[in-house]
Amino acid sequence: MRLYTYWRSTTSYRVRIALNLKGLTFETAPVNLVAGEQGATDYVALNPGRGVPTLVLEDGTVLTQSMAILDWLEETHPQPALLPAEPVARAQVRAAALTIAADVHPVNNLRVVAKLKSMGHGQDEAVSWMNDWMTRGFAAFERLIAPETPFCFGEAPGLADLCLVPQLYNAHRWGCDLAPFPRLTGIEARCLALPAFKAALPENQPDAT
Ligand SMILES: N[C@@H](CCC(=O)N[C@@H](CS)C(=O)NCC(=O)O)C(=O)O
Repeated sequence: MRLYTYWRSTTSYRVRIALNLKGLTFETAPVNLVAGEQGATDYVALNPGRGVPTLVLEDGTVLTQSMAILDWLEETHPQPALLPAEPVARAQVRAAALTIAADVHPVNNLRVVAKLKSMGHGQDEAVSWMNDWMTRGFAAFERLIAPETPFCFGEAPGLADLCLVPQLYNAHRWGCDLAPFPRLTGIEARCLALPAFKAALPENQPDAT
């Protein structure tokens, strides 16, 4: 499999963690978002949404949208499970994961922040915008996860953890105040002690600069 990815992309980071947790090997195909490579004609043919990740399967099938890729991975490689078996529990894990994937990430995406700047907002305002949405998202996320488990919903990391950890990477990057969220940073520390998360870290990617 080939994963089109960018080292700092949180959506790519989610998929890298899942591939590693499930013990799957993949080739990394870097897409330099800062250089605009997501808009190159060849790449847009693969991913019309002009974003990473894109996963190309061994038979050439192209998968886009990180959450859809994660669903495919879970369905085709069920162990270790990223979701619990019981339907209500599955919906609860997905709700936490989507708080980040659907509510926080889209409004903080590179193209959204670039649009804000093109409308006259400066870097400080852009950072304040991102940190505000992250703070609101983390507050909701914290109330949606289990209260006292080592990971978001139990004894092992799952879909919610692999959305949380990349978003916290962005939070550190932009100086978001995480003091109100010790439960989340505790989960982050436990995740980052695991080889699957460590190997997926932005700074451990071949295109990291
Ligand atoms: N909803 C998509 C979003 C993909 C996406 O936009 N990813 C970001 C990186 S985290 C990106 O490539 N941004 C490029 C841009 O905004 O120009 C997914 O989850 O795969």
